[in-house]
Amino acid sequence: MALPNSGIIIPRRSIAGMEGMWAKMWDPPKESPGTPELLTPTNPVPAFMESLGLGDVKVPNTVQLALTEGITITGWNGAPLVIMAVGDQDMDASKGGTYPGTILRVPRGVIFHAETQGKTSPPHTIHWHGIEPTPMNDGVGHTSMEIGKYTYQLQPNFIGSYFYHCHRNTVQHFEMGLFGFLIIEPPDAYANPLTAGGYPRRTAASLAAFPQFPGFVAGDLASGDPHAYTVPYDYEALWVCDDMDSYWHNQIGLEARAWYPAILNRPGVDDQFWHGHFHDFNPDNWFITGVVVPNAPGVLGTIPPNVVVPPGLNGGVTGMQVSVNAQRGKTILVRALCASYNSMRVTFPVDVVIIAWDGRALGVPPLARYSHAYRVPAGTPIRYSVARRIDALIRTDTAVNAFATVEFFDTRGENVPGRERIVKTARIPFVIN
Ligand SMILES: [Cu+2]
Repeated sequence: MALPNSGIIIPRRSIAGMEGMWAKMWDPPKESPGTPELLTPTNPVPAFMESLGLGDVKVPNTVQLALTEGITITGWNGAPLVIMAVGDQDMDASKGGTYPGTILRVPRGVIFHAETQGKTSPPHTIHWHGIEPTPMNDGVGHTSMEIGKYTYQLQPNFIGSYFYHCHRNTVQHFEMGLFGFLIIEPPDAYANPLTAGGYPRRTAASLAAFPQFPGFVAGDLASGDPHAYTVPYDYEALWVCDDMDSYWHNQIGLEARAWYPAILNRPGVDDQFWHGHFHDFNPDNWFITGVVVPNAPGVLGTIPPNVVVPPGLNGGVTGMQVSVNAQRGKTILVRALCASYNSMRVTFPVDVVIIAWDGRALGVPPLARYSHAYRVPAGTPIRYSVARRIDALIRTDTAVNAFATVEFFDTRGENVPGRERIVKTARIPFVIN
């Protein structure tokens, strides 16, 4: 969903002569550069959460994130898994780090600030996957700074599903758990504090061909209508699908620097990656939005029914589901992310209409000529590569008491015929009454 005229122009500044400051890494961090062209943030969500008693905002309109390591979650067999994690510093309950990190909900068009600090060395970044900030705020390791402390600034322009993750030595820090989901909502999502914390909500879509979803507004994006090309939904589910290798988590990943590439004379230019072991990933634990998938590798596992995301981890919104439990004749939005090291596929027990990929709504200007929403029949697998987000809309008058499945691949040797294999199938309860 393009924002034709935001009314805010972010000026650019040359960094000629400052390349060393912006492009190199410090390990441990020696500098914490200021944000170029820092604007006043306008993100209403932190204050909304504080008004609900969910947090204690330290900097107005600003998210405070700490990137940490050495906290522990529990695998399918009860054994601990050491992870890296994002901690929301405005929230007592989650400041020490959660897996996955706190879900950020942000209205389109606001000036968003995330004050980010590494709790421990080495330095980290945050990459806002699918968002298009200025290069210094993009958080890609080696091509932007890897910092001790930094205020990321961006202005999201497309309503949809994103995620944020550390991009320093991504195969290590992302796999170890330094990520969270990011949802861009319509500009007025938090305008009314009486309704901002619940449902229905709206997301971007182009659904003229699917009249089964009531309330769709086509409209004119240039008119400033905050609901142009959006549809309301009554239920929302989030599936963050992840695999872990316990050997990585409990042996090799404990020392955050141990497998970092050797740095020779020119950081980012002649780094030596050869001495890492990141080619050998053997998943033996799987999670759906932080909920462990039961049973041993290779054995079907079903997560519990009625799993709900707490509002304190979800921008103050109460009732977002993991396992689906909805009413007939209502619109359900499922946001699913492949946060795995491997690829995966998702199969729904009902017909779904795919309305968006990777934070871009299909068929919505300026992409209307190149894409459209489409129906996927029940029982048809949808393949995901790593980092892909797909938004699925569901509405049925028929009762459903079934499961969605997430099949996790081990893709070592994927190019060798017959080598690719499904190593775990997770079931997510999917109930429509
Ligand atoms: Cu990191």
